[in-house]
Amino acid sequence: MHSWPSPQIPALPGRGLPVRVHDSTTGELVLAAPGDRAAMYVCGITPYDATHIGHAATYVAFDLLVRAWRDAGQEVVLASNVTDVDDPLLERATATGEDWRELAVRQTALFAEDMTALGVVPPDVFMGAVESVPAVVEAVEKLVAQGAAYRVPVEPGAGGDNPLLGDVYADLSADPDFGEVARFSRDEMVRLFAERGGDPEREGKKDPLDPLLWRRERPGEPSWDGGSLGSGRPGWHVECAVIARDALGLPFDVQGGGADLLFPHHEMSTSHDRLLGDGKGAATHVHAGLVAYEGEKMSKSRGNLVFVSELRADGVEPMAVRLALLAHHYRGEWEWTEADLTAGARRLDTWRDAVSGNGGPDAAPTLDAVRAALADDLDAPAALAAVDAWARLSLEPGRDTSADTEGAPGIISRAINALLGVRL
Ligand code: 5CA
Ligand code: ZN
Repeated sequence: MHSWPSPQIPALPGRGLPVRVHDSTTGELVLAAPGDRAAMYVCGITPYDATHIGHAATYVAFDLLVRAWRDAGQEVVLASNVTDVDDPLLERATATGEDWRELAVRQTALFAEDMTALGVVPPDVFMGAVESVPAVVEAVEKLVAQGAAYRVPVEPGAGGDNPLLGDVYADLSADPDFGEVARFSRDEMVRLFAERGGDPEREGKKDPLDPLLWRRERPGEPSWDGGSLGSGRPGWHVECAVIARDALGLPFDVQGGGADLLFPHHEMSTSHDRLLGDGKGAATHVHAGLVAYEGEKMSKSRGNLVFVSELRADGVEPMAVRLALLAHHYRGEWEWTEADLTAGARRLDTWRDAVSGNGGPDAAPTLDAVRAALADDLDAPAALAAVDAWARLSLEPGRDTSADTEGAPGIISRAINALLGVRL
């Protein structure tokens, strides 16, 4: 699958600090990519609707991590998926009478446009669930052969030409480390599994939490050749497990997404990767807080959405949107309001004014402060405050300019661009 064009990342003097981020498992700050190479998998969209501000906040958060790693001299490999076949997509297509493939292609293209406008660095590997089917089939066959997966009979009418081959589920009892990612109680796991796409009530499973790996063909649903599994389509968690494994190798450094993915999605995909890759999946899990709107989590299923593409169509500058997002720490849970956008637009104007001269206050301490803020769990609000302070000084009427440094505004402008992804 094609991703989107890469933004220019200007060179900066010096080098960024080693980046520490919050590990969702332990709650501690960790050096998530200690080596020269940082490998990250960021879960992609399910393309049945346009990119909303919550999605954008999550992708901008992980984009800060990519930029901070690069600034620290690390080679970054980024992979992402598009869940271009799944229940919510098929349900939406059925409800609106659109072909599910057309819906997915249209919304994926719009997502790519939104990411380009917001200056998000594209993934090196961008893979659709549909493209991953042969690799998923091979992985599920391997899990079955290992005794880590089993078949559950399907209802009459399901299973196409071979109805005796059932749906395939992972046997979580084959993974002694299951539960080690989120570290939730059993009750909490069962509650979240039911709430977030799981099927604890499905008859024939060994454990209500066992996740679907391969769903056999059903009338009216798309299906693919599943080799020894029989015709069907991939389960959600195994899709990400396989795409991450093939793109990055196992183990890899960070698996990221919004906080709603910690359980079951990242717990399950890490469990699959553990069994597929000698006991190791993602080393660190990082999650962005969920953005609310009108009092509730912004979500496609609730419909309380603010779309990036609609803001753009209304003439809002994408960089004002990016600044509005960066004004909130990525881990916080916050509510989007009109005031966020007004503040973002005002900050963009101020910064543009402030970097418009040739000379200005020394840029070095500000660059250091921005780097220090980002290295400390991607503290974008602190980074913005450091730039604000420089801009305030630079714009102070009648200030003494005798100590100004030639080229300082250029350094600030490039730092804002390279590290915060804000093109002035
Ligand atoms: N395709 C799957 C991941 S494999 C998926 O969750 N798609 S999604 O379109 O529903 O969400 C895409 C990303 O946006 C996920 O990381 C999700 O956690 C994040 N996200 C969804 N809603 C919000 C929100 N309100 N605030 C912040 N992030 C959100
Ligand atoms: Zn995912």
